[in-house]
Amino acid sequence: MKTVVNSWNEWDPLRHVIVGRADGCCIPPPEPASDPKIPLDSDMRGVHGPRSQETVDRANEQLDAFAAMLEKRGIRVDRPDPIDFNRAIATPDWSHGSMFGCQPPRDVLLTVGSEMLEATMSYRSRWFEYLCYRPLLKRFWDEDPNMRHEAAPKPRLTDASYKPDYLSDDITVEERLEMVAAKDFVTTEAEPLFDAADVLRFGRDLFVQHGFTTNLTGIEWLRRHFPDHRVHALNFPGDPYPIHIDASFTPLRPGLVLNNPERRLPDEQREVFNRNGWEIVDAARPAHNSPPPLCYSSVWLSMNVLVLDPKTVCVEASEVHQMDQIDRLGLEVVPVPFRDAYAFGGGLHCATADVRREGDCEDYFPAG
Ligand code: DAV
Repeated sequence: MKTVVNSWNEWDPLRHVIVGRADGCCIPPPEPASDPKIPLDSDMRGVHGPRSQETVDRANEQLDAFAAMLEKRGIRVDRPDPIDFNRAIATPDWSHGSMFGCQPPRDVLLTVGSEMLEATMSYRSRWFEYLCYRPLLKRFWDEDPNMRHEAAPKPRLTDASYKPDYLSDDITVEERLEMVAAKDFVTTEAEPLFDAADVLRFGRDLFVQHGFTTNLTGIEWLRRHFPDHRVHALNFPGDPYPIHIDASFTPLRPGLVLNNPERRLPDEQREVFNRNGWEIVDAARPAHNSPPPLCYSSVWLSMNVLVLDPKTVCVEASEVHQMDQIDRLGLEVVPVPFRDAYAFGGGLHCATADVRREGDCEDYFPAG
């Protein structure tokens, strides 16, 4: 099947997708952007180096089974090419002890229509991650004459991009919640920064989380880069570590979004949804009280679902409450065992990047 790059939203029928790999994944040494994300009581504090082969193998088993299930449903699946992540990297501005991995392609690649855009990223350890996707992007470029391969300006990520006072262990979670509510995040506005997983595509409208991994300058860059889109900045106060939008806000089909009840969208940011007849419902509680060991993400990966079409949603197989809610909302649930892959960078939405969905760019917010 020849490649066609075309995907405008998170829900139209999926035809071609990238699924990550856990091979060689490392826990990178601390860096300014990651420190505040690791809670004081986390088992990840002070730990870095390659993840154990046993955990890599278990994650890969679930990633491979997920990919095989998608293929059985007629969806083409491609996989990235891991590089040696356990080696030091440097630019003229900084050096760092290791890279991260290539499990969450969603963080790196943003597909908007026929364009695949490499995000700036905001961690030094993830600066070179795009290299894992270059073989695929070259192939798509060769096979699809309309494909646009773009890369956002590589950030310098000097100390000027991070607030030094954000690193203090003396800041309590309560204080962090106040800082987040005041839109005081770890990154400065020195240069455009965004991770692709902070962006949700709703046809003509792009909704982008302003938080630890995406700054306002990054959102302004996206606005200028996509002049035919409306680009909206969203905030989810209630999350002390706002990294990526896809465990806070999850569109299931046109007109329906799940919102994390601990991270409710502020009233003024709801207006555009209300004006246009969209319903925002509280997501079900996660089935687990804590994330699996050595996991960056919260228990809210329960909401990190992959929509196959406006009637069919992949949900992690142990997330019984989330499966039940989506079933009651009238969609078919495809349970996917995936908890062994969580520590490698997230859930089913994180682990994928769209290449092709049916459908065109539509305006789901005609009232503006
Ligand atoms: O709730 O920890 C995880 C999102 C990963 N892409 C969270 C956000």
